[in-house]
Formats: sequence, structure tokens, C-alpha cells
Amino acid sequence: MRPPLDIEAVRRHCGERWPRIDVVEQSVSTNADLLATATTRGDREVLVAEHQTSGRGRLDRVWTSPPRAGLLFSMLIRPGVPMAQWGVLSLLCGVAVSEAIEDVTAVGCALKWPNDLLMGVDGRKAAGILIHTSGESAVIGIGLNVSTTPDELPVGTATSLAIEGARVVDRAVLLGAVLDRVDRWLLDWRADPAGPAIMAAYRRRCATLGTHVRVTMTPRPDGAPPPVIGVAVDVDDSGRLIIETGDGARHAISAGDVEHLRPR
Ligand code: BT5
Repeated sequence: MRPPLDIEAVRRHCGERWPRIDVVEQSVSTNADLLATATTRGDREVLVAEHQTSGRGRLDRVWTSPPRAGLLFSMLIRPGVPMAQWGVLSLLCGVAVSEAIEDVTAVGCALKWPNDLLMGVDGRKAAGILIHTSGESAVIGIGLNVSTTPDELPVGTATSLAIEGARVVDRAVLLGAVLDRVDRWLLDWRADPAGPAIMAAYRRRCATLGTHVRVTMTPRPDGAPPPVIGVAVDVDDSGRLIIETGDGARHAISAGDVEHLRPR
């Protein structure tokens, strides 16, 4: 039997910086629930679910996890900076989650653009990040596989902290550390939204950089351009992935699915 999340431990750890942290036994999707109530909520509210019946990925994809096996939560942020700068917000969260996991578990993490958290030599996905916006609010959802066993993983490309040999798999400790890091990066970002710190941290962790990739643009309306194949040479300051194709042309991609083909 997996233990329930010790939410009081999380509140003790970072409650004064995250004024509302709720945990529910079940949610359809914590992103959907927070979005539905976004107008009545303030900055830095968190909703955690022990289980999701219809966890969302990007587009029409799903996020699946057995009850209590992982962390499934969403944060409502009112960034208070111009919306044109919000492109880095989900990248900021990717950096924050990676740093928190490395601090707590000593398992190394890399980020696949834009927001997959990868672990292990073969780069399997342990966490995904999903951002929605509504008016002045951004809702950022994170799914992280914690004690998930190999036979519980929904896809062959996935992994979990337990599988990667994490020395700590206490979800309260992990969530406290993640909220702590997100809070610190948000403070930096709000103080200097166009500043280079967050993007420098992101580039250092981005396994996509320097890799041959195939990028399929999303969403894909009829007539969308064909996939771009080339080397990922940069992530620019607004969070776009820059691909250099064989003819030397550079393509800036703001939304797409990336497949890593091979290192350069
Ligand atoms: C993501 O989408 O990776 C974003 C996932 C965000 C989930 C959180 S949970 C809390 C909050 N509430 C929600 O409803 N969602 C957020 P994407 O890049 O589209 O990846 C989705 C793909 O990841 C799926 O199509 C599967 O291939 C794979 N996948 C699904 N469940 C997974 C898991 N537990 N571990 C690893 N991969 C998974």
C-alpha cells in the first residue's frame, strides 16, 4: 500500500510562499480543475491529486499514473509580467523540477525541449509539464513518476524515480523541494523577466541542444509545414528552439514535438 501524501509536511516546508495547497483524493485533471476556478483564485495556489481519472498531456494526449505512485499537481501563477514574456514559464518549471529532484534524490535529470524531464543513460521520461493560460493566470501542471514500477508505466519510453534508484521517494519531500525551487526561480524571473539567468540554466540542462532532431509542428492544422530535420543549435531568449537544417537555414520553433535522432 502506498502512503497518502503528507500535505502538512509540504505546508510546513513552504506554506508561507504558497498560501494555498490543497490535496484531493481524485481529480479529472488538476489543470482542468484549477483552470475552471482560476478567476476566483490568487497567485501561487496549488492543487494536488492522489489520482487523476483523465490526466492531460499536450494536444489530446493523456498522462496516466496509478493512485499515489507519483506527484500530480498544478500551480496557479499570476505572473505579473507582460504576457509576451510568459514563453519561458514552463521552461522555468522544467529547470526548477530538475534541480529539486537532483537535490533530493541525487538522480541526474535532463530536459528534452520543450518540457520532458528525462533520466537515465537512455533518456527516459520521468515527468511532463503542461501549461495553460487564462486571463492573467497561468496554470502549470506537473506529472512526476515517483514509485511507479516498470509494469505500471504506461509507455515503454517512461521511467520513475524508484526505477532510477532515487535515494528518497517521499512525495512530500519532493513536492516541498519542487515548490521551493519554482518559488525561487519565479522571484528571479519577476525581478528581471528578460534576464538571461533562467535561459542559461535551461540551456545547460537541455539534452536537445546539439542533437539531430526531427520536429513536427503542433498543432497541425491542414497544410502545416512538413517536419523540420536538422541540428538543434539553440533555445532563444523567448524559449523557441532553433534548428539549423542541412542548407544552413535556421528555423525558430515555438511549439512542436521533437524526436531526438542522434547526437551531432
Ligand atoms: C506532457 O504532455 O508530458 C504533460 C504531462 C502533464 C501531466 C500533469 S499531471 C498534473 C497536471 N494535470 C493534468 O491533467 N496534466 C498535468 P506530452 O508532452 O504531450 O506527453 C504526453 C505523452 O507522455 C503521452 O502521449 C504518453 O506517451 C506519455 N506518458 C503518459 N503518461 C506518462 C507517464 N506517467 N510517464 C511517462 N510518460 C507518460
